[in-house]
Amino acid sequence: MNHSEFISHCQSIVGNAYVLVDPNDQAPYLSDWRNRYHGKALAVLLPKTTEEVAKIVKACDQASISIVPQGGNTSMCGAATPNDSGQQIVLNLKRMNTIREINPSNQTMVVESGCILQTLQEAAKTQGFLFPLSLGAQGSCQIGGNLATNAGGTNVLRYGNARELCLGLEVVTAQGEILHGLRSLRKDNTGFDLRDLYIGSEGCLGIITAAVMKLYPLPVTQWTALVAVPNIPATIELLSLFQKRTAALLTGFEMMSKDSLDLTAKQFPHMKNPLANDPLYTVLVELSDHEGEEHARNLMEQVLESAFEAGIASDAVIASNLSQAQSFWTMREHITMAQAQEGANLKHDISLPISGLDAFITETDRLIRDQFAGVRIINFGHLGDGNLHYNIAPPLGTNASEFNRAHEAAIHDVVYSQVEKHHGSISAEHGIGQLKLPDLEAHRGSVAHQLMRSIKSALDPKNIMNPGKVLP
Ligand code: FAD
Ligand code: 2HG
Ligand code: ZN
Repeated sequence: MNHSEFISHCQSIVGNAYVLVDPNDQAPYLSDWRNRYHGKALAVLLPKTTEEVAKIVKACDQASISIVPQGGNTSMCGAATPNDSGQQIVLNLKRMNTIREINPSNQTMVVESGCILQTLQEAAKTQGFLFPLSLGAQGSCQIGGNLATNAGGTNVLRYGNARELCLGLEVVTAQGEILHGLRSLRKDNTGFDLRDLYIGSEGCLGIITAAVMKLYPLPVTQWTALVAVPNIPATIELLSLFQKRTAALLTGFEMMSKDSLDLTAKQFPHMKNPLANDPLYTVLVELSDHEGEEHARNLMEQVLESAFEAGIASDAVIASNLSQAQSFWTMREHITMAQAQEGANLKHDISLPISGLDAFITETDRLIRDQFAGVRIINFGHLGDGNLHYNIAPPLGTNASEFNRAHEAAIHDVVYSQVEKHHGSISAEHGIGQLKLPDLEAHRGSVAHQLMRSIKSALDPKNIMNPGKVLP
């Protein structure tokens, strides 16, 4: 099958309107969210059903055309951007957006992979349930993309990553077969776990077309506070205190350094930290309670009181209503947008044992400042999970692209060596994509890397699924 026969065949599968070949129509699908990667595509395909996906993959398998699966295209590491050969297809799942079932007694929902995350949260809520996966990109990322990246976000410390929220998957394999795995079981030890292979595989093993996701009872109330903390050890003590005293009620514990919030206020002046005196660290704490308003508020006040007495917090603001709580979250979620508006920056989505966070930050801050004078360290993240977004912005007044070109490799080296030294991970939640592909083997070790390659060649022997991502 030559390329024009392939295009005609795809048109006969999904309809002419859903095979995009015009460069203008294709443009939104060819660059990544950070605008770092720009590719070309033979076609962008928009299938509506699992059967259409299977037929497309079979055609690609026969014609040896590689496929870049794409969800909401919010990847932070170029995972959903095609290369510049113009020989790949982008297969975007956005038209597969049906919620097939919400099952109240099983507390599950069966959803197609193109459903927008926020739509799922809202649909669950209308039925009295919580779908806890929550992240800044939730208005545009898709559940298929969340599963393919094993997304984390702000509720992980209570409900886990996307992986922990998924009970079953429907997948189109690299050969175009349909793997019917939409099982709604909480116990299922029947051989190797194929679901867990596809979760987090970044489109390199197959295409997720639908999933069974867990639901939870909707909390009766949520209480949110911003807490001023003098340093990282105090932040960790505050986390322990909340964990001890509030246990499963603790659903959010986000850390924001002063420089992160200063940058956010610079780019979005209405998002100023409401805490006085610009604390070095601000923690956003969220409690979700099933008893009632008073219980939650008392608990929040009592724990904060203990934190003041212990000298680990100097000030706090408890949100007095939903809109103030929302404004705290909006400020937190806008750090990424503030960085993007400020200019290109270097991201390090890393995780460390919580006990190693202080030493990591103290040492790495010093090394970075000594070697790259004037850089701005924008450090924030999901501290309750040991996940830092240890981002580096160029010195004020420098040309960001030039600075990054000259220093990106050396800065990554410093940060990733420190991550290794402190037994952390070079990718906590965003994945590998093409950005971190060169760093993966050294980080995971040759045995793990070889096992990953074996799995890849067993499931995708022709290497048509998102080649050039995760593995070379
Ligand atoms: P895409 O970017 O389209 O794709 C990501 C990867 O998944 C690619 O490898 C792609 O090939 C593959 N893929 C997509 N759909 C499928 C499918 N159906 N089957 C197989 N493979 C598929 N991430 C976090 O973990 N936590 C955060 O807190 C967080 N916050 C963010 C905030 C902002 C403002 C932005 C822009 C991004 C953030 N991210 C975060 C990163 C990103 O949103 C997540 O990685 C998200 O899960 C990607 O979903 P997506 O639908 O956009 O996937
Ligand atoms: C977040 O937690 C996202 O806001 C994005 O994971 C992090 O901008 C980043 O580096
Ligand atoms: Zn994050």
